[in-house]
Amino acid sequence: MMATTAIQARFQPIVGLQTGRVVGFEALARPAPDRRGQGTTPPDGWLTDGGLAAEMLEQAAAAIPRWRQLPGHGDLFVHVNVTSDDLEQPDLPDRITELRARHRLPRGVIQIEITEQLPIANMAETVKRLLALKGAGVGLVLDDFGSGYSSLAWLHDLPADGLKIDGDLTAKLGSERGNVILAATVQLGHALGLCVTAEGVEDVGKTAQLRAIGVDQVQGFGFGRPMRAEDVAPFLERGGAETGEPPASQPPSAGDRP
Ligand code: G
Ligand code: MN
Repeated sequence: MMATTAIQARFQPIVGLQTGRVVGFEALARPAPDRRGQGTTPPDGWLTDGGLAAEMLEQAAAAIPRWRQLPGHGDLFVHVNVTSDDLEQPDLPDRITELRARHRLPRGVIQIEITEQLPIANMAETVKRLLALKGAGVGLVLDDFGSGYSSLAWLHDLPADGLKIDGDLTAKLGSERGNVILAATVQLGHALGLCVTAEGVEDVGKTAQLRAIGVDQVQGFGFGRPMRAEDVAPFLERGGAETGEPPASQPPSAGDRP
């Protein structure tokens, strides 16, 4: 389908706190190094015309079936970030339907994350598009929750299946007020039937506390850095030991959007 794009998905593990096992991954866009080790620039307009999301969906959908065949990992899912620009691409639901058929992916294996960092201009239209995507078989996760615009109105209006607590908010765990806000956020999410993920967990020492307030899933450097697709199966086979991008050499992010 799409020409070589110079963008490569990296996959960061998401760990379930009930079991301590990897339950899924978030696909994160990174510039693919060329032969000189430099990133290359995608065509003009590519980012805002849905090209990045399409490419990330393609790479994620192509990668995950093999991982789901590993013993004990039959339920793995993959999150892909989608912006409001991407949502305006009218072919997105059909593209998802086609991808799911081509890679034989059950409903919910692909979950799209939409960020609340940007205001949504037309909520009614956005909800319509999101429902069409859900109809095509993706789950919907509200990303960066608690960090941006009108979280509660978003929670009310959007047909979400999950929410991801922003890393800046997760980092407030441990302070008296932080604990209250985090616990209340988790309760609110659960009352709405949402799966709650805490992002940006750098310290595995916080795991017990996060579990105690009811957080369902965690993601962060403490549990695994974004890794190349080919490193994921060995990572899972090792039982999810730390690997991926080393802290110092993490390349500039191309598509951690917005
Ligand atoms: O907003 P979004 O969830 O798409 O952002 C994911 C970004 O956060 C990625 O660039 C990823 O590398 C980064 N990230 C993932 N885990 C951690 C973490 O534990 N700490 C910090 N500071 N950044 C993280
Ligand atoms: Mn995200």
